[in-house]
Amino acid sequence: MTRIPQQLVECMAAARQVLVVSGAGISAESGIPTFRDAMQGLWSRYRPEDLATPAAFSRQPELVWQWYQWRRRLVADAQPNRGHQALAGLQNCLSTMMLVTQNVDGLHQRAGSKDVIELHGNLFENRCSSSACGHLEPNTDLDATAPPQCPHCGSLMRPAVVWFGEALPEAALARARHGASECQLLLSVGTSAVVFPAADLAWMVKQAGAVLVEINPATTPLTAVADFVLSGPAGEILPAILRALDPEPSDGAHT
Ligand code: BV8
Ligand code: ZN
Repeated sequence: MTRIPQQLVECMAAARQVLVVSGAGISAESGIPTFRDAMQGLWSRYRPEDLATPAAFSRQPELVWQWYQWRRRLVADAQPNRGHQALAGLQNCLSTMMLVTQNVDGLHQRAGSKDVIELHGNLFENRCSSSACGHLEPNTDLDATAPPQCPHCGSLMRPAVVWFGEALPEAALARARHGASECQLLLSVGTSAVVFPAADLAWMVKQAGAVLVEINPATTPLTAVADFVLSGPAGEILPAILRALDPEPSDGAHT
């Protein structure tokens, strides 16, 4: 049973604002491979960084599209895990908790988290590849082997995610940065903290003198500067934090 330092419990309970930043690691226990995991099956010969780029899509739209369709089917068949559920529970027992995610899988929302800030977009939306058009629509067909055409301008539709070299959605990034400047504690969960500008948030909080907590079975560039390092899987540590903060849940939220 994971033991949570009492000092951390008191910090979190006293914090007026807590910012949580999650990465692909929180979805690992739902069976979704992280970017660091070796890609599986026919995708094992590709590196995500080589596929998640505008150049890859303009060069090989069908290959990139099929990679996203593979990921969409993986996520559609997956369930949120105890880590996602515990974060949804924490949102109810902390005074103000902002949840910012680098993930595009929508599992936080399916676990019941509200007002999730998606810095890198969402797998289940498509956007027109023409920036002049930008038509957005839900992705409904998980089996199409080629990207559909935009109903407005005929250009290819693409996954509505942020690729490497692309700017993050301004409003989402501004809200996340505001949260980092206002919070008393940032909880970094399941991220290697090497993808920018998302990784800047933890450094902003550290520089502001707020408390930085890391949950990750491995070390990252944040580990050396974190005030609390909880080494282990999010699916165990987050429910333990929720139990420590809210021992007698009203709705039996803890698992
Ligand atoms: C941009 C969506 C400029 C797509 C993704 C400095 C400043 C600004 C930019 C840069 C910079 N330096 C470099 C850059 C460029 C680049 C970048 O950061 N490169 C990195 C690789 C060095 N950044 C960009 O290109 C960004 N855009 O800067 O644009 C600009 C500005 C204005 C105008 C035009 C242009 C865009 C970055 C977004 C890219 N899109 N995702 C998709 O998903 O297909 S990023 C992608 O990688 C995911 O979002 C993921 O979160 C992220 C990191 O990948 P992973 O490492 O797999 O995941 P994660 O980091 O979460 O690591 C997994 C962790 O989980 C590990 O630590 C592991 O130990 C842990 N773990 C495993 N199991 C568990 C666990 N933890 C807990 N529990 C477990 N059970
Ligand atoms: Zn269009």
